[in-house]
Amino acid sequence: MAPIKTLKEIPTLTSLYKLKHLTPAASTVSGASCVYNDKICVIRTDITKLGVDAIVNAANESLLGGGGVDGAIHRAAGGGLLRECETLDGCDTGDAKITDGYELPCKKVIHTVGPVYWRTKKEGKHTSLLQSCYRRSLDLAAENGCKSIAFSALSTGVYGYPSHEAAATAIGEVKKWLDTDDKADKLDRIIFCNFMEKDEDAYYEWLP
Ligand code: AR6
Repeated sequence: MAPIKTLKEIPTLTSLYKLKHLTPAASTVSGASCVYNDKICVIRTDITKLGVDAIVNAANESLLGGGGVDGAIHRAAGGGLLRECETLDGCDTGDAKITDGYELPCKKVIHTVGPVYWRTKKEGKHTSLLQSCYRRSLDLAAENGCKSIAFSALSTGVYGYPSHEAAATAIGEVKKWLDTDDKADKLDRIIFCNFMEKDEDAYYEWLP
């Protein structure tokens, strides 16, 4: 069984630059700063092994479990998680709800419902819904005293969102939240936790 990873073992962008796993871009996005490089992390691992304050589940509107990362989280958390989810009355796409972590090494699970790509793209809503998932999850983490949060690559599995486009939206929205939200100081670490190489590659491309 894979060991639990604590914050010390989750590399920040600063350490990834030092290790030369990330190469600075020729032209950087406006407002890129070393504060963000110390706050933002990227790792490829099983999110259920992260000993952080909150992990973000890619759930469906029922919040009653499913496949993919949702299934892995429910299996690792045990039945207590499902029992709490049953009291939440589901969740709209683009919104998020928070529960305890039960048998997981994290304290809280934030369940958000990402957009189904092809369906929401037809209505032109895919980007705003995915942005909303990231923003609502960050809000809930900060409001619930979490200092570290790890996101799974929302919507990039069964819901079909292309990895490259999803990573750009995720990074852009997290940066906007850090730039503009008055709760931004409450979060010390924001972790993008990928499982598949294609998703990690997309983050490595956009993050610099
Ligand atoms: N740790 C981290 N990431 C994971 C793990 C894991 N253990 N397992 C899978 N991923 P998906 P969606 C990645 O399909 O597209 C469920 O049935 C995976 O590689 O889990 O938002 C829900 O109940 C992918 O990059 O979520 C919904 O019905 C990412 O997690 C539906 O799937 C998301 O893939 C949601 O679809």
